[in-house]
Amino acid sequence: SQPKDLRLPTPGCYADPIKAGIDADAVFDGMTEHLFFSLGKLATTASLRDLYMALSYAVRDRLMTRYLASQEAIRAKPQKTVAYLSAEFLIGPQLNNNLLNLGITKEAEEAVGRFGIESLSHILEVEEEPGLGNGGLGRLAACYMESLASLQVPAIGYGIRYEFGIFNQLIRDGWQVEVTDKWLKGGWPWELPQPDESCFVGFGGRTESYVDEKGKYRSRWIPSEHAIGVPHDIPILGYRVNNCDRLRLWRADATESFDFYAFNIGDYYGAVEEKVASETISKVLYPNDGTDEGRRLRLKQQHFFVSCSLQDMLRSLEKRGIEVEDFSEHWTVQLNDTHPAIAVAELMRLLIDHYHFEWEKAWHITTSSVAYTNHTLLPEALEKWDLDLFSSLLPRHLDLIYEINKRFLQQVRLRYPGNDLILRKLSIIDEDGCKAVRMAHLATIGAHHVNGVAALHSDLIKRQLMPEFAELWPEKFTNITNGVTPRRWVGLANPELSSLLDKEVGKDWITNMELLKKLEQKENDSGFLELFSKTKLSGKRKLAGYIHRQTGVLVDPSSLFDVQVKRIHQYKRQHLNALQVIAQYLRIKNGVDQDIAPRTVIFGGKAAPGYFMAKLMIRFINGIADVVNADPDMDGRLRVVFLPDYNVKLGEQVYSATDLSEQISTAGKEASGTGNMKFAMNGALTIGTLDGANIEIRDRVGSENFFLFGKTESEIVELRENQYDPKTYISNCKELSEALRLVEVGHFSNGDSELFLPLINSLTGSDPFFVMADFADYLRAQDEVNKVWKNPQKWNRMALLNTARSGFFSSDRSIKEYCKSIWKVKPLDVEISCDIN
Ligand code: NBY
Repeated sequence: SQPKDLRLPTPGCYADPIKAGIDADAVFDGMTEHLFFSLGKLATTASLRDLYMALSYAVRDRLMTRYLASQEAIRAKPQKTVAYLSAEFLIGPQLNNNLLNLGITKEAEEAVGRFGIESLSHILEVEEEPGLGNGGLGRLAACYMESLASLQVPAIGYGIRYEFGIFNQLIRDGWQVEVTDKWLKGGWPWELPQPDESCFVGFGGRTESYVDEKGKYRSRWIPSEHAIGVPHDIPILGYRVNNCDRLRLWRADATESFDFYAFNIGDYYGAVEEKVASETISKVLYPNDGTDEGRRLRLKQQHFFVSCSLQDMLRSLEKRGIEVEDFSEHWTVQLNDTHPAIAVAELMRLLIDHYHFEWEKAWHITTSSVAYTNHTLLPEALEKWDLDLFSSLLPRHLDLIYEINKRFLQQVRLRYPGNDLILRKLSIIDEDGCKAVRMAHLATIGAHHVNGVAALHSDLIKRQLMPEFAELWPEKFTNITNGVTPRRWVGLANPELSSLLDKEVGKDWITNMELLKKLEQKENDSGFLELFSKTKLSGKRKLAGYIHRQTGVLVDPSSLFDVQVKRIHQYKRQHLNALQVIAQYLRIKNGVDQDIAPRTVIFGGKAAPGYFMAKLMIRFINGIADVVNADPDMDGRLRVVFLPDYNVKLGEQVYSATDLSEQISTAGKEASGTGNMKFAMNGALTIGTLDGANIEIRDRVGSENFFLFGKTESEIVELRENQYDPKTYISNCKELSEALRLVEVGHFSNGDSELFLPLINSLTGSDPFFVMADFADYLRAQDEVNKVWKNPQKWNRMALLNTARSGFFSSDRSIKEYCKSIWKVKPLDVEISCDIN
């Protein structure tokens, strides 16, 4: 259709930013102006991308008043600010979220309509998402930033502006293929570079002693290399509030001196090489979400962003005329896992070497500011840095860590005289094998609180991971169960359910999820249950269309959508799910149980590029999908889909379209899980083990509304201690041995009996994740699922109760707990006044 009413922009219409209005006319004018002045395009010839950029700029303009007012508010009335340090922030698409939080989605829809665009969704689809995280940990950081802003808490997220985020995943011949993620290629409109606030960071070199002007012996670090951190700020607007917090991501640049050096000595290429080396620091996100690789560049990344961030916090105190001594009254520093744990040593270094504090004073400031969140118990994921590597990159920090350790162990000796074993267990330095710095120990010693991310996980930290620390400092250890933001994960991801909820319980549920409890009254109202299930069907129709476009597979939206989306890992047991699919396939083939519920089993997730077994699991799922989807006997009964390139954007489509959520990790292995919460909020039923937050989800939604199976954490421990043999479980379960047999003979690999051998050998050999032990009970629970599915009224009631009772899993609740028990921070009202310019 023809663009209507295209006006030429009025230059200078932002002279008073307060007047950047939010009605449709103003948004349209803003777009027109940006098309012309920022993008150099005429409205008549603008592409969808141009319109996406223009709308984004117009929306960004409308955040700026709030963004500046929020910074002004903290200056005017100083109070503690949260500094959330995380190597990953998986923020997802920004435009739609900002429209929702500003409350101008309709206005934007109308404005783009005037450019001849039929639906805002066409514009939203253009947005590239910054994949600056691997999975749950990075996404959690993003949900927490959104909740902090919505709860009006002053906060800055500090991280790295990776030029390449997590790889894009293609599937070729059933295998994962990784492609670099060039998220910045088309220009990304949501960041504001702030080169004036750049910081210097050193690496390598040596430390030396000197005598200062007062005759005091001091140490200093003479780095051999430097890089510059250039902050790139992303505004994080709260929901319908004026508070707009900041995500400050650091990009590494070379220092000017390289250019100068090259000019002087004529080694132009040499200098450029060094320049490239500095800029490599923020080049790429490490795609491992489970194993610690111990690479030099990764330690460099960590120190780089931590040092920039701490310098930035100290500088902000100086700028506001606040004493550095009062650091902990103005900043509370949260370490998102051990990736930023070097902060403990770096803050000590800055306070002692630069501000000349005495040790005790510096240590007091550090330990009253820093807190640490643990996200894993898996030994292979616990960060350890080889001493040689560490000392070559951060020699001064190593000195400080030795001193921290010496003083700490002295305390331990007092408490446990003569107990050398406990000293070895608690020491920051791992003396077994190759000597290394244990980052979890550094973080725990330097923090005032250590928290796990779900009740079971926090308990296991105390019982299994760090029992000696927990005995030493019982009050330090605490739990804060994870949460997810309802704005993105219900509001944006499920607009139809959202409007039904608006009508039924009032619009406030989105900031007060406990209001959803009111839905319990509707559990026997078949009219309402019908409406509720219609929202689900509509999500499933959209996803079915997407599946068809992406994979060519036709799926039936009325079938049971059974979904497992998450990183691919042996402990998450996608192979358990896959084997169950084979068992169902065999039942249908053999004519057993003819009225099995028609299902669409959907998988999605990335495997770490160097994790062979995980990649083989993807190949396995695709092998099964090929056979099942090509078999006419499966028509209308079973479909298997592997959705390529699972990310935040795709997640938004998936959660609203799911009937059954697969949360099937080996008990004790999944710290919390957060996808499990997104599914439950959107009215999916969970089939799951007693692991991570599943336990709390089941407690809240009611055990009768949850499909439980599998060994408990203590049963798993017992099996492991009693020479677990998967073979006994295989021989006791005919359906399992037949499924395995079919894989072995190459039924899912075109007759190739070698392809999946490593998988089969692992399962039948040591089966480290107890897949065989849980299989029979899993199949039983799946039968239960089939039974309930055949009673739609019952299913819908259970689904409704999941939504009604999932309020606890809002990240607003988690953040309130952090604010009260760990950070001791309060909300700050932000007023928009005309003083801001
Ligand atoms: O953190 C996840 C946990 O597995 C999950 O159970 C929990 O819900 C979530 C939020 O608390 N952990 C996670 O996502 N970890 C990583 O992504 C990660 C990334 C990098 C590295 C280690 C872990 N690394 O060592 O490079």
